Amino acid sequence: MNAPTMQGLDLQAPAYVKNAKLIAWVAEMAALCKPAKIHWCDGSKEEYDQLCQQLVDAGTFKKLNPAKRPGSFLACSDPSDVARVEDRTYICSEKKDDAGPTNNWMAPAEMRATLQPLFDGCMAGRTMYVVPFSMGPLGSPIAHVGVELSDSAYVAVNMKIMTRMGKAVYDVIGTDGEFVPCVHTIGAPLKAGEKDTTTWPCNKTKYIVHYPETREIWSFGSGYGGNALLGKKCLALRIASTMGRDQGWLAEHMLILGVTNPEGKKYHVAAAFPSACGKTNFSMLVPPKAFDGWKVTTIGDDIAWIKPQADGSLRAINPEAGYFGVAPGTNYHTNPNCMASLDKDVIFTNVALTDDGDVWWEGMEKDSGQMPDHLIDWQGKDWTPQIAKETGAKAAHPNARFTVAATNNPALDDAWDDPKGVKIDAIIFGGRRSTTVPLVTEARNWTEGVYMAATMGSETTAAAFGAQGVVRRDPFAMLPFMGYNMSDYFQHWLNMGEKVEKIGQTPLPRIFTTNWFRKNADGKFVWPGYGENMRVLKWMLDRIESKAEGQQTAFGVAPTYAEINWTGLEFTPEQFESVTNIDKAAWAEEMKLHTEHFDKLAQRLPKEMLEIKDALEKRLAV
Ligand code: OXD
Ligand code: MN
Repeated sequence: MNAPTMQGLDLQAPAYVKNAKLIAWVAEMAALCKPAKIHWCDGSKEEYDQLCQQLVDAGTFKKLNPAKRPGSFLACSDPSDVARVEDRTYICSEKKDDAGPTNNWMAPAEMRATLQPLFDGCMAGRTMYVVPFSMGPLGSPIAHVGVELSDSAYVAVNMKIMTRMGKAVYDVIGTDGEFVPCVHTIGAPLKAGEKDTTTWPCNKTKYIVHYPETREIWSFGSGYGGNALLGKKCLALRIASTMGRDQGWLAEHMLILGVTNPEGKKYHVAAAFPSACGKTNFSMLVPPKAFDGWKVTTIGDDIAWIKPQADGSLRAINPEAGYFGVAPGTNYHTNPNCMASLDKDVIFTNVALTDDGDVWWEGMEKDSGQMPDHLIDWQGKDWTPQIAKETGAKAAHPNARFTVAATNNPALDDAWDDPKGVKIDAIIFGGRRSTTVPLVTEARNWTEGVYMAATMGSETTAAAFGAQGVVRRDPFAMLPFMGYNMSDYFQHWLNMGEKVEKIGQTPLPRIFTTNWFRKNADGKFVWPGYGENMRVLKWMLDRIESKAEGQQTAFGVAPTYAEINWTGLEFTPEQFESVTNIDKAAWAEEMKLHTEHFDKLAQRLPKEMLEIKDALEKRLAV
């Protein structure tokens, strides 16, 4: 039999691809996108090496000095393509109300009509990579499979690190298994014989589109991070959140860590913080010396899929296989385990290049005690401390990233790849607030915990394109990642709590809020953060074990000064008061913002949210 072709394009799938729906879809997308070639990724090391070499030859990758950073590369993006584009991200449900007031929406038919001409011929002159990936351990009952078609080799190699990518995924899909189809293009077709004039081709027009009902993802114009690595935010959060709603589980923007006490008892904690608020640091925390015998291990640093079990326990997996973390600010003080993870086999994006072929970013001077004399910055320009002083130029982009396999992490938990997941004992919600919100409190019950998460606010950072340092409500740290109506999502959380509580066999996880970021009158952080957060984590475990009574406050149960282990840290009762006090005037303002927030979500807001708000207002009025 002759191999199937289409206008000279070889459509023949490898023999190990047996899923007719997948083969037909690839042919359909090839007919639309008109690539010059199709490459079915097998996920092998040889393929990874060959694609990295191809990226080096194209000038997209720079191979780093193997004596300093073996197996590692640096990519620098177009300055217009450096972060997720929230204003270009759409949830295209059939009904606008199902996307809700926090999402950009367009009717599916209208969006398809908009995208059709953009995708028509969008991959001309390029290779279409067929990237099969599993989010979660291969074959796990909690995992889901996707296939991304992309014309970016950078995407293919990043997906190899960030997901379980390769041949074995085709075995999971078999002849008729389900997969989430994801189409990605940088939107930069080449005419016959034309060569790229830039090392990071992309398009000024960008669309990151989700069709939740048909579970499809279409991404146009960007090659960066969550816009392009479609397993991460698009599938594992936006599409998975709608799967979770329909199937009774939770897809959350949460790290998962294990914490073992000196007696060997182990707990698992999931924590939701908005982007670039230290999730990776917290998931790899190194306890201070005073906590001899305590151990923190990482299951995941960004996303958790949490499923209720027959006994009412909530078990969680990390659907990812790597870390796509923010580099600036990472150093041996803030995250030693992360620094060790980055010793080899890393793809860096938008950090600076040193004269000896290594990488550098702001924050590394804290380790070496000095600034480098000279660098090539992320935009390819000369950088010196003098230039930085005069122009404020950053050597690394504030949202510069590393992509690295989880297996590089010295603090990786033994169960990180366990298909059954781990049982969650506590859930933390934490925003970045320089005022108002206390260091830590525990919700009195599940509903109050949902309220705390639903009203969470955070000062914005560089992970998303847009203004920085502005407080925005970021419910559950999911604002940019919700696949459906936010109020329905609050209801889903309430339903989940009620459902597992009814089973009555396993206590619900405790819910806490944290804020590591309160500042003093001089604008300096008061709480030391990083490894010292262990002190707060230990108090949470003491609460679970009924070893800390805490004190009632208007906003949950807070620790007393005496309940925190202060050994090895000078932190006075006055300092403690300044990070824990509930300032009634600030809270009066805060409550106005809760009202505004709920007004926006009013249409489907669960009545419980207003009841908890009422009770909080009454307590604040005393
Ligand atoms: C991320 C983000 O990249 O949240 O994890 O932006
Ligand atoms: Mn994230």
